[in-house]
Amino acid sequence: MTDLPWYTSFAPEQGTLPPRSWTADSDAARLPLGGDWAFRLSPAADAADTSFAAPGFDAGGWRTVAVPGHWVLQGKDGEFGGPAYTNVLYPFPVDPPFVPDENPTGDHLRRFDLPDGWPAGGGAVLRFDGVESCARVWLNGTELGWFKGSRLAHEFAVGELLRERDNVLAVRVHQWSSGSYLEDQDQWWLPGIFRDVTLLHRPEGAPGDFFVHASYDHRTGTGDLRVDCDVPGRVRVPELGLDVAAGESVTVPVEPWSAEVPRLYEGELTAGGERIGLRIGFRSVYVEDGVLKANGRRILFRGVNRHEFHPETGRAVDLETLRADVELMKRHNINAVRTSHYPPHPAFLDLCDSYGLWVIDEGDLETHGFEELGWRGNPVDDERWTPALLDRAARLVERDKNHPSVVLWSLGNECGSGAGLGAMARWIRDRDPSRPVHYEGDRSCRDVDVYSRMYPPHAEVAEIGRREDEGPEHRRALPFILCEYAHAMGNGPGGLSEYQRLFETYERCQGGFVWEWIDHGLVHPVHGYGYGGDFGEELHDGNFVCDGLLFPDRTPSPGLVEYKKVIEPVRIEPGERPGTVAVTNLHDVADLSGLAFGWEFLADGRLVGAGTLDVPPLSAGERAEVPLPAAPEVPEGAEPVWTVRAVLAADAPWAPAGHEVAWGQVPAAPATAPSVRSVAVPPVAEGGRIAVGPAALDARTGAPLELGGLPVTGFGLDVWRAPTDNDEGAPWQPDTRYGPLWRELGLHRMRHRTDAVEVTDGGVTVRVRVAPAARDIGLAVTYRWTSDGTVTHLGVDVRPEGAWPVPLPRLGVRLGLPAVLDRVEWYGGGPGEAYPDTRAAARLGRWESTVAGLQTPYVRPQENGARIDTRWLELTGGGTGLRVAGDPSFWFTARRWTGVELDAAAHRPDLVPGDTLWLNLDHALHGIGSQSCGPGVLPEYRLEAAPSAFAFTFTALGAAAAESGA
Ligand code: IPT
Repeated sequence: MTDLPWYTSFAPEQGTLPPRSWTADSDAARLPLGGDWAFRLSPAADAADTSFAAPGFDAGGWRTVAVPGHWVLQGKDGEFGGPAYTNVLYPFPVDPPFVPDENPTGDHLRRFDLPDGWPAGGGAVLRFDGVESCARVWLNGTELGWFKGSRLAHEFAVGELLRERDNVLAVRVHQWSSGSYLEDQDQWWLPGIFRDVTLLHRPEGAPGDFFVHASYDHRTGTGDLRVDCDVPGRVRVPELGLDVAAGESVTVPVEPWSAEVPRLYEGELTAGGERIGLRIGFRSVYVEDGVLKANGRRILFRGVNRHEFHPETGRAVDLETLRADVELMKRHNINAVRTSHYPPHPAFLDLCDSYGLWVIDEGDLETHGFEELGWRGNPVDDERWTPALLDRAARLVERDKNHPSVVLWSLGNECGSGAGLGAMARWIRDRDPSRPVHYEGDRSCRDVDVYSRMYPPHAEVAEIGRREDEGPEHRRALPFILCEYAHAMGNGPGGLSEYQRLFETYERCQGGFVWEWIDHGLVHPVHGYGYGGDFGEELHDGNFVCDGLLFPDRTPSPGLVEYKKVIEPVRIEPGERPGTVAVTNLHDVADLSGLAFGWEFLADGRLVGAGTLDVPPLSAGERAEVPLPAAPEVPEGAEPVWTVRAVLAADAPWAPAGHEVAWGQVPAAPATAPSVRSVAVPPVAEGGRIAVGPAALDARTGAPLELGGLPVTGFGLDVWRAPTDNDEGAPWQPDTRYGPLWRELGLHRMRHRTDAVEVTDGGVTVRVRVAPAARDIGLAVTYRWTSDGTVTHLGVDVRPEGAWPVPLPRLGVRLGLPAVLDRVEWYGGGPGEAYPDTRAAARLGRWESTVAGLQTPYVRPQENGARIDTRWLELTGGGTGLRVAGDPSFWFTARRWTGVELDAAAHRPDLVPGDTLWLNLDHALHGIGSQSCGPGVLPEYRLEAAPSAFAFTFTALGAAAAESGA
């Protein structure tokens, strides 16, 4: 065989410098080389023609691309190709280490002068923080070398080659390389120089690297500090009065670093003519008695998996985006990040250090596509790949080792098992014994310090929590985390509260990381946000790439609002003694002194009183029952409830004083008994219509033609919902993919048969059978319409017939109203959407919205926007309105398209508001679960077809009432 071209060799690099710590804070001169680069795209990798790298090459006819950036996201009308999304599949034949001829290749050229004042003498390095998937580099016509490892930093020594003026930097990037086999993460394939390129001056004798060792001993309250450096140097930490030689150990009283209290000490290392800023956090992370501890305390990960993503620039993210992510995480009570599935932009970890987040820093490694092949040829089990694996381990650890926020090293993701992983773990432990090692993909747990799993059902987590799980003995002694759980694709995830209870119950279960932080929807000219298949890919995995807690533009989805509530570090709930609220400090470390507590007293959702609440500064883990003030007077029959809130007492770096961290509600009296209905007035039949108070029914079908003076269309029992991604489910659990099963059964095209319209003096009884075509199952429905002359009351009774093989998506009635009703006010759960197993964040109150504002803009449209526990709802607009009251409460959704239209839509712009406002008034909804990748709906949240009865009261809102909103 001929020699492999460099980009398909097994070797990870040639000519690069050994990896070292990344720092943004040194006094070395630096020249950022971002900006417009000359660019030429070729469809194939012609390794032979390297003439473009020669000095004097005329790139006049070339286009330009922005660096950092991905070329596939630049250029006009796809002239540079497009992004491609696959989850597991390699988009090229699996024949490692080879790649096909069809290998888009981007040649990049950048000319630069050294800035004035660039130091004379010394050396210089050229640093690449990220190039996908590989780069071959020339400076001024001399080849420096090449590297693979897309999300890893690489440096070349370039001192001798630099000129003052007109340096020419040439970089050839191939989309595919042998490295691509190690980078089969579930994400867009996005070639390009997508992180910074920087020229750095290095004085003569500058340090090769430095390593800050800063541990904390919680028994003595002291920290041990030693800063290793390969050249002599001094370490100064003024705040601690330290001025010691590099390499010397000192022990001093310190405050520890934690995600909750991220105490950093500013210092500096001066060595070899360089001054490097240090931000030292003292903390020790270790496994003790089967529990993962930091500074002597068990920690609980309230985490997310974070891919680097921006909807316009892909994985080229700017500093504002990094900061936005960290601030949003902190504001939503998130305390941990797994950098799935590669080291993040290096500056991200600086932010984690200073804002406080526990980080699982993951290697740039995934070989998931080999699973399709029964793991045949898996690189992590083939020693020819071991040098590349070790290179990836070293570039992870060396770059990021000085961050206190990094508490675990993760070898990579979804690589199956193999000796190469063991070699990586050994290398890492040897280099940095201070941090435990994580990897999920090998159930033997032979190479790791924590037992980690993705998407196990609740019951299995409980079993693991009790240490009753089968499997290797030593594994039962390890702490347990969920490196991925609660798949946040579309509507959901459901079941978060139930997981959190398990983490709070079992010491060994130390929390998890929701999959994932943000939807990777890319801006698309037609579809708004595009997902797999929208860019002409031959092979793709659809909208599985949109599974985040944030929408692509970083607005929080209801899933994030729910997660914030579920993981709040303070629990506020009714106390056992009447007139008290129980406050539990669920922090790992912090006491409650940073929070201010306040109460509000609501009567039917109206604020009647408010004040501050004295809550003792409980330490972590403590609970107290705090007396509430005397309850204010409320109007007769009104529902009284306390809301107690914990807010930041002072500005934090990530949110201003007053930012709400936690809340809870305490009913102040038992719910009022349902009101006694007054005497019915007899219906009046005339001209094919039957008047029942302010309602008019069709005499033949019994369906309402008018409610409260408003025309009604399309009334009927509705059991359909546009399946959510979690309803659609994952292919590997076919028996419980209810979306497809519902569709197969025909729940979206039910047929109705009116059996009777009976008019008596007491009201109108309508009997209807609702059933899907081709089946012998159905629902026998009885509607009872009555009126006292002022309002119309509807009682609904539903009896399933036959053996229903699946739960119902929803159970309620649907009606069409004029779209002029655009304003919505309700008293119930809000302000956002809620479903049976995603309801923690819904709080009882009076809420207002427009109809448009009720919609949750999932990137792939699906059932959304339900409001829970609604006591009453008012729809107004155009000087008219309708009030619906429950008995005692109901769910509602209101939208300008039908459930069937919602189901048919594939992207946001497909939904076009029509002239009808479709109102669903539901008695019950099926839960959401997490089955787009994980477990389905818990048994208690399934909506089984069963006899049910529910009721609504409709009132006309005249012009006056509609105006005042009362
Ligand atoms: C798991 C992957 O680790 C993650 O990258 C992502 O693909 C996630 O699932 C789903 O969105 S792997 C899955 C097959 C359990």
